[in-house]
Amino acid sequence: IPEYSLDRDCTTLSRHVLQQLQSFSPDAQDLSSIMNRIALAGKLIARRLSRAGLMTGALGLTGDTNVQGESVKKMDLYANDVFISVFKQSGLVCRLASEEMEKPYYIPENCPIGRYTLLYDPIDGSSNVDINLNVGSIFAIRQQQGEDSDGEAQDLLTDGSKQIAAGYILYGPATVLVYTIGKGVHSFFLDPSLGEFILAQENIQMPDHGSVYSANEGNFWQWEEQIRDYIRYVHRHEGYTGRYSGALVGDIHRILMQGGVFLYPGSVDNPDGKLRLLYETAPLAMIMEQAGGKASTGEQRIMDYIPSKLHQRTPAILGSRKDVDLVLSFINDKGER
Ligand code: P6P
Repeated sequence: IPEYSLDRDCTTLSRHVLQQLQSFSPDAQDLSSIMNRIALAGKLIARRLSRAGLMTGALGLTGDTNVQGESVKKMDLYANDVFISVFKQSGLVCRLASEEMEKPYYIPENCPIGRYTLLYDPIDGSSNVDINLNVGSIFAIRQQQGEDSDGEAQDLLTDGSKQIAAGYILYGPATVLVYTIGKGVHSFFLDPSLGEFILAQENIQMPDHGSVYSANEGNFWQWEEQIRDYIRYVHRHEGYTGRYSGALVGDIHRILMQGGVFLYPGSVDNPDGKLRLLYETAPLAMIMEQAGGKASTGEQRIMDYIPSKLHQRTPAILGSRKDVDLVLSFINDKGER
Protein backbone atom coordinates (compact mmCIF):
# COMPACT_ATOMS: atom_id res chain seq x y z
CA ILE A 1 0.00 0.00 0.00
CA PRO A 2 1.50 3.41 -0.94
CA GLU A 3 2.35 5.26 2.25
CA TYR A 4 0.21 8.30 1.43
CA SER A 5 -2.90 6.15 1.46
CA LEU A 6 -2.41 5.07 5.09
CA ASP A 7 -4.57 7.13 7.39
CA ARG A 8 -2.81 8.71 10.34
CA ASP A 9 -3.69 7.49 13.77
CA CYS A 10 -6.18 10.36 14.03
CA THR A 11 -4.74 12.25 16.95
CA THR A 12 -7.29 14.98 17.58
CA LEU A 13 -6.41 18.37 18.98
CA SER A 14 -8.01 17.87 22.39
CA ARG A 15 -6.24 14.54 22.88
CA HIS A 16 -2.95 16.10 21.80
CA VAL A 17 -3.23 18.92 24.36
CA LEU A 18 -3.75 16.38 27.15
CA GLN A 19 -0.81 14.33 25.85
CA GLN A 20 1.31 17.50 25.83
CA LEU A 21 0.39 18.31 29.41
CA GLN A 22 0.77 14.67 30.48
CA SER A 23 -1.99 15.37 32.87
CA PHE A 24 -5.72 15.10 33.29
CA SER A 25 -5.81 17.83 35.93
CA PRO A 26 -8.68 20.34 35.86
CA ASP A 27 -6.31 22.96 34.37
CA ALA A 28 -5.23 20.52 31.66
CA GLN A 29 -8.85 19.66 30.92
CA ASP A 30 -9.69 23.39 30.79
CA LEU A 31 -6.91 24.09 28.28
CA SER A 32 -7.89 21.10 26.19
CA SER A 33 -11.50 22.30 26.15
CA ILE A 34 -10.42 25.83 25.20
CA MET A 35 -8.35 24.54 22.29
CA ASN A 36 -11.33 22.45 21.23
CA ARG A 37 -13.52 25.54 21.24
CA ILE A 38 -10.97 27.41 19.12
CA ALA A 39 -11.03 24.48 16.71
CA LEU A 40 -14.85 24.70 16.59
CA ALA A 41 -14.62 28.41 15.78
CA GLY A 42 -12.13 27.55 13.02
CA LYS A 43 -14.50 24.98 11.53
CA LEU A 44 -17.42 27.43 11.54
CA ILE A 45 -15.32 30.17 9.92
CA ALA A 46 -13.83 27.79 7.34
CA ARG A 47 -17.33 26.64 6.40
CA ARG A 48 -18.54 30.22 5.98
CA LEU A 49 -15.49 31.22 3.95
CA SER A 50 -16.02 28.31 1.56
CA ARG A 51 -19.63 29.40 0.98
CA ALA A 52 -19.29 33.19 1.29
CA GLY A 53 -19.12 33.68 -2.45
CA LEU A 54 -22.47 31.93 -2.83
CA MET A 55 -24.23 33.69 0.04
CA THR A 56 -25.86 37.02 -0.61
CA GLY A 57 -24.46 39.65 1.69
CA ALA A 58 -21.63 37.53 3.11
CA LEU A 59 -18.85 39.37 1.31
CA GLY A 60 -17.89 43.00 1.12
CA LEU A 61 -17.89 45.83 3.62
CA THR A 62 -20.26 46.67 6.44
CA GLY A 63 -19.72 50.37 5.90
CA ASP A 64 -18.20 50.74 9.40
CA THR A 65 -14.60 51.24 10.46
CA ASN A 66 -13.08 49.32 13.37
CA VAL A 67 -10.89 50.47 16.23
CA GLN A 68 -7.97 50.21 13.84
CA GLY A 69 -9.62 52.74 11.53
CA GLU A 70 -9.89 49.97 8.94
CA SER A 71 -13.04 49.30 6.96
CA VAL A 72 -14.84 46.32 8.48
CA LYS A 73 -15.64 43.33 6.33
CA LYS A 74 -18.82 41.38 7.00
CA MET A 75 -16.59 38.36 7.45
CA ASP A 76 -14.66 40.19 10.22
CA LEU A 77 -17.84 40.65 12.23
CA TYR A 78 -19.10 37.14 11.59
CA ALA A 79 -15.79 35.61 12.70
CA ASN A 80 -15.57 37.89 15.73
CA ASP A 81 -19.03 36.78 16.85
CA VAL A 82 -18.23 33.10 16.23
CA PHE A 83 -15.43 33.20 18.81
CA ILE A 84 -17.72 34.94 21.31
CA SER A 85 -20.52 32.44 20.83
CA VAL A 86 -18.37 29.29 21.08
CA PHE A 87 -16.89 30.59 24.34
CA LYS A 88 -20.17 31.82 25.79
CA GLN A 89 -21.27 28.19 26.12
CA SER A 90 -17.86 27.04 27.40
CA GLY A 91 -17.89 28.38 30.94
CA LEU A 92 -14.10 28.74 30.60
CA VAL A 93 -13.29 32.08 29.05
CA CYS A 94 -14.18 35.23 30.93
CA ARG A 95 -12.97 37.89 28.52
CA LEU A 96 -12.38 38.15 24.80
CA ALA A 97 -10.14 40.91 23.45
CA SER A 98 -10.24 41.26 19.70
CA GLU A 99 -8.90 43.46 16.95
CA GLU A 100 -12.53 44.15 16.07
CA MET A 101 -13.58 45.43 19.52
CA GLU A 102 -12.43 48.63 21.25
CA LYS A 103 -12.99 47.08 24.67
CA PRO A 104 -12.89 43.43 25.76
CA TYR A 105 -16.14 41.46 25.73
CA TYR A 106 -16.98 39.99 29.13
CA ILE A 107 -18.89 36.79 29.82
CA PRO A 108 -19.80 37.69 33.39
CA GLU A 109 -20.92 34.29 34.60
CA ASN A 110 -17.47 32.91 33.66
CA CYS A 111 -15.52 35.50 35.56
CA PRO A 112 -14.06 34.24 38.81
CA ILE A 113 -10.50 35.49 39.21
CA GLY A 114 -7.94 33.59 37.23
CA ARG A 115 -10.24 32.58 34.46
CA TYR A 116 -9.00 32.57 30.92
CA THR A 117 -8.91 35.39 28.41
CA LEU A 118 -8.91 34.88 24.67
CA LEU A 119 -7.02 37.48 22.65
CA TYR A 120 -7.67 37.11 18.94
CA ASP A 121 -7.73 38.56 15.48
CA PRO A 122 -10.80 36.78 14.10
CA ILE A 123 -9.99 37.17 10.43
CA ASP A 124 -6.56 38.55 9.68
CA GLY A 125 -6.00 39.72 6.12
CA SER A 126 -9.71 40.03 5.43
CA SER A 127 -9.02 42.07 2.29
CA ASN A 128 -8.15 38.68 0.77
CA VAL A 129 -11.61 37.23 1.44
CA ASP A 130 -13.31 38.82 -1.58
CA ILE A 131 -10.58 37.55 -3.93
CA ASN A 132 -10.54 34.03 -2.47
CA LEU A 133 -6.97 34.18 -1.20
CA ASN A 134 -5.95 32.76 2.15
CA VAL A 135 -6.82 34.48 5.43
CA GLY A 136 -6.25 33.45 9.02
CA SER A 137 -7.31 33.72 12.65
CA ILE A 138 -4.67 34.42 15.29
CA PHE A 139 -5.18 33.64 18.99
CA ALA A 140 -3.52 33.70 22.38
CA ILE A 141 -4.78 32.48 25.74
CA ARG A 142 -3.89 34.28 28.96
CA GLN A 143 -5.21 34.06 32.49
CA GLN A 144 -6.82 36.99 34.24
CA GLN A 145 -4.47 38.34 36.90
CA GLY A 146 -6.30 39.92 39.81
CA GLU A 147 -9.35 42.17 39.60
CA ASP A 148 -10.48 43.77 36.37
CA SER A 149 -13.12 45.91 38.08
CA ASP A 150 -12.95 48.82 35.63
CA GLY A 151 -13.33 46.69 32.51
CA GLU A 152 -10.10 48.12 31.15
CA ALA A 153 -8.31 44.76 31.34
CA GLN A 154 -5.12 46.46 32.55
CA ASP A 155 -3.81 43.08 33.67
CA LEU A 156 -3.45 42.14 29.99
CA LEU A 157 -0.74 44.80 29.58
CA THR A 158 2.06 42.36 30.31
CA ASP A 159 4.78 40.60 28.33
CA GLY A 160 4.37 37.57 26.10
CA SER A 161 5.55 35.13 28.74
CA LYS A 162 2.05 35.35 30.20
CA GLN A 163 0.63 33.58 27.14
CA ILE A 164 -0.47 30.09 28.14
CA ALA A 165 -1.20 29.09 24.54
CA ALA A 166 -0.86 30.76 21.15
CA GLY A 167 -1.41 29.91 17.53
CA TYR A 168 -3.30 30.49 14.34
CA ILE A 169 -5.74 28.94 11.90
CA LEU A 170 -4.86 29.26 8.21
CA TYR A 171 -7.85 29.09 5.85
CA GLY A 172 -6.18 28.00 2.63
CA PRO A 173 -6.57 25.06 0.24
CA ALA A 174 -6.75 23.14 3.51
CA THR A 175 -7.62 24.57 6.91
CA VAL A 176 -4.58 24.23 9.18
CA LEU A 177 -4.44 24.91 12.91
CA VAL A 178 -0.99 25.56 14.40
CA TYR A 179 -0.57 25.91 18.16
CA THR A 180 1.83 25.84 21.06
CA ILE A 181 1.36 25.64 24.83
CA GLY A 182 5.05 26.18 25.31
CA LYS A 183 5.96 22.56 24.50
CA GLY A 184 6.78 22.86 20.82
CA VAL A 185 4.73 23.82 17.77
CA HIS A 186 2.25 21.36 16.24
CA SER A 187 0.05 21.49 13.16
CA PHE A 188 -3.37 19.95 12.53
CA PHE A 189 -5.23 19.66 9.24
CA LEU A 190 -9.03 19.86 9.22
CA ASP A 191 -10.37 16.62 7.76
CA PRO A 192 -13.74 17.73 6.37
CA SER A 193 -14.99 14.14 6.18
CA LEU A 194 -14.39 13.74 9.93
CA GLY A 195 -15.04 17.35 10.92
CA GLU A 196 -11.93 17.03 13.08
CA PHE A 197 -8.50 18.66 13.15
CA ILE A 198 -6.06 15.75 12.82
CA LEU A 199 -2.41 15.93 13.86
CA ALA A 200 -0.14 16.48 10.88
CA GLN A 201 3.23 17.56 12.31
CA GLU A 202 4.60 17.58 15.86
CA ASN A 203 7.45 19.73 17.19
CA ILE A 204 7.90 21.72 14.01
CA GLN A 205 11.44 23.18 13.90
CA MET A 206 11.93 25.90 11.32
CA PRO A 207 15.18 25.92 9.30
CA ASP A 208 17.74 28.37 10.75
CA HIS A 209 17.88 30.00 7.30
CA GLY A 210 15.49 30.26 4.35
CA SER A 211 15.57 32.07 1.01
CA VAL A 212 12.31 33.95 1.55
CA TYR A 213 12.04 37.54 2.74
CA SER A 214 8.46 38.71 3.12
CA ALA A 215 7.78 42.46 3.22
CA ASN A 216 5.58 44.99 1.50
CA GLU A 217 8.19 46.75 -0.61
CA GLY A 218 5.58 49.32 -1.55
CA ASN A 219 6.53 50.89 1.79
CA PHE A 220 10.22 51.03 0.81
CA TRP A 221 10.54 54.83 0.91
CA GLN A 222 8.67 54.95 4.20
CA TRP A 223 11.23 52.72 5.93
CA GLU A 224 14.33 53.70 7.91
CA GLU A 225 17.53 53.73 5.86
CA GLN A 226 18.81 50.61 7.68
CA ILE A 227 15.79 48.60 6.50
CA ARG A 228 16.26 49.94 2.97
CA ASP A 229 19.89 48.81 3.13
CA TYR A 230 18.71 45.33 4.17
CA ILE A 231 16.34 45.19 1.19
CA ARG A 232 19.13 46.38 -1.15
CA TYR A 233 21.33 43.60 0.27
CA VAL A 234 18.82 40.81 -0.43
CA HIS A 235 18.15 42.30 -3.87
CA ARG A 236 21.84 42.14 -4.73
CA HIS A 237 22.77 38.78 -3.22
CA GLU A 238 21.96 35.39 -4.73
CA GLY A 239 19.69 33.05 -2.87
CA TYR A 240 16.91 35.39 -1.75
CA THR A 241 13.37 35.59 -3.08
CA GLY A 242 10.44 37.81 -2.15
CA ARG A 243 7.06 36.36 -1.17
CA TYR A 244 4.24 38.54 0.22
CA SER A 245 0.52 37.76 0.23
CA GLY A 246 -0.76 40.73 2.25
CA ALA A 247 -2.21 38.29 4.79
CA LEU A 248 -0.01 37.74 7.82
CA VAL A 249 -0.97 34.15 8.69
CA GLY A 250 -0.18 32.73 5.27
CA ASP A 251 3.10 34.65 5.09
CA ILE A 252 4.11 33.45 8.55
CA HIS A 253 3.11 29.84 7.85
CA ARG A 254 5.39 29.84 4.81
CA ILE A 255 8.25 31.09 7.03
CA LEU A 256 7.49 28.49 9.71
CA MET A 257 7.54 25.66 7.19
CA GLN A 258 10.35 26.79 4.85
CA GLY A 259 12.40 29.33 6.82
CA GLY A 260 13.18 32.94 5.96
CA VAL A 261 11.97 36.19 7.49
CA PHE A 262 8.77 38.24 7.58
CA LEU A 263 9.16 41.91 8.38
CA TYR A 264 6.67 44.65 8.99
CA PRO A 265 8.93 47.51 10.16
CA GLY A 266 7.90 50.87 11.46
CA SER A 267 7.59 53.68 8.94
CA VAL A 268 7.61 57.46 8.93
CA ASP A 269 3.82 57.50 9.26
CA ASN A 270 3.59 54.54 11.66
CA PRO A 271 6.81 54.24 13.72
CA ASP A 272 5.30 51.25 15.59
CA GLY A 273 4.35 49.58 12.33
CA LYS A 274 0.88 48.23 11.64
CA LEU A 275 0.64 44.89 13.44
CA ARG A 276 -0.88 44.61 16.89
CA LEU A 277 1.06 43.05 19.76
CA LEU A 278 -1.44 41.25 21.96
CA TYR A 279 -3.33 39.32 19.27
CA GLU A 280 -0.91 39.32 16.32
CA THR A 281 2.83 39.69 16.96
CA ALA A 282 3.00 38.24 20.50
CA PRO A 283 1.19 34.97 19.65
CA LEU A 284 3.24 34.61 16.47
CA ALA A 285 6.43 35.41 18.40
CA MET A 286 5.68 32.52 20.77
CA ILE A 287 5.17 30.21 17.77
CA MET A 288 8.42 31.39 16.12
CA GLU A 289 10.50 30.91 19.27
CA GLN A 290 8.96 27.54 20.09
CA ALA A 291 9.87 26.45 16.56
CA GLY A 292 13.49 27.56 17.02
CA GLY A 293 13.12 30.94 15.33
CA LYS A 294 13.29 34.54 16.54
CA ALA A 295 10.83 37.43 16.91
CA SER A 296 12.06 40.98 17.38
CA THR A 297 10.65 44.49 17.22
CA GLY A 298 14.05 45.49 15.87
CA GLU A 299 14.98 46.82 19.28
CA GLN A 300 13.90 44.00 21.60
CA ARG A 301 12.48 40.50 21.77
CA ILE A 302 8.74 40.75 21.07
CA MET A 303 8.05 38.33 23.92
CA ASP A 304 9.58 40.86 26.34
CA TYR A 305 7.58 43.83 25.07
CA ILE A 306 5.19 45.32 27.64
CA PRO A 307 2.34 47.19 25.93
CA SER A 308 0.93 50.47 27.24
CA LYS A 309 -2.51 49.85 25.71
CA LEU A 310 -4.68 46.98 24.55
CA HIS A 311 -4.28 47.68 20.82
CA GLN A 312 -0.55 48.41 21.01
CA ARG A 313 1.28 48.10 17.70
CA THR A 314 4.88 46.89 17.34
CA PRO A 315 7.28 46.60 14.41
CA ALA A 316 7.81 42.90 13.67
CA ILE A 317 10.74 40.87 12.37
CA LEU A 318 9.76 37.21 12.58
CA GLY A 319 11.45 34.07 11.28
CA SER A 320 14.57 31.97 11.09
CA ARG A 321 17.33 32.88 13.54
CA LYS A 322 19.95 33.70 10.90
CA ASP A 323 17.52 35.72 8.77
CA VAL A 324 16.19 37.76 11.68
CA ASP A 325 19.79 38.35 12.78
CA LEU A 326 20.67 39.59 9.29
CA VAL A 327 17.89 42.21 9.48
CA LEU A 328 19.02 43.17 13.01
CA SER A 329 22.62 43.52 11.80
CA PHE A 330 21.43 46.28 9.45
CA ILE A 331 19.26 47.92 12.10
CA ASN A 332 22.23 47.90 14.50
CA ASP A 333 24.43 48.66 11.48
CA LYS A 334 27.09 46.24 12.71
CA GLY A 335 28.45 46.06 9.22
CA GLU A 336 29.52 42.40 9.53
CA ARG A 337 27.52 40.17 7.15
P1 P6P B 1 0.01 46.05 4.14
C1 P6P B 1 -3.83 42.64 6.91
O1 P6P B 1 -4.54 43.88 6.88
C2 P6P B 1 -2.68 42.81 7.88
O2 P6P B 1 -3.13 43.13 9.14
C3 P6P B 1 -1.82 41.57 7.91
O3 P6P B 1 -2.57 40.42 7.69
C4 P6P B 1 -0.82 41.79 6.81
O4 P6P B 1 0.42 41.18 7.09
C5 P6P B 1 -0.68 43.31 6.78
O5 P6P B 1 -1.83 43.85 7.39
C6 P6P B 1 -0.58 43.82 5.38
O6 P6P B 1 -0.39 45.22 5.46
O7 P6P B 1 0.35 47.42 4.65
O8 P6P B 1 1.23 45.35 3.55
O9 P6P B 1 -1.18 45.99 3.23
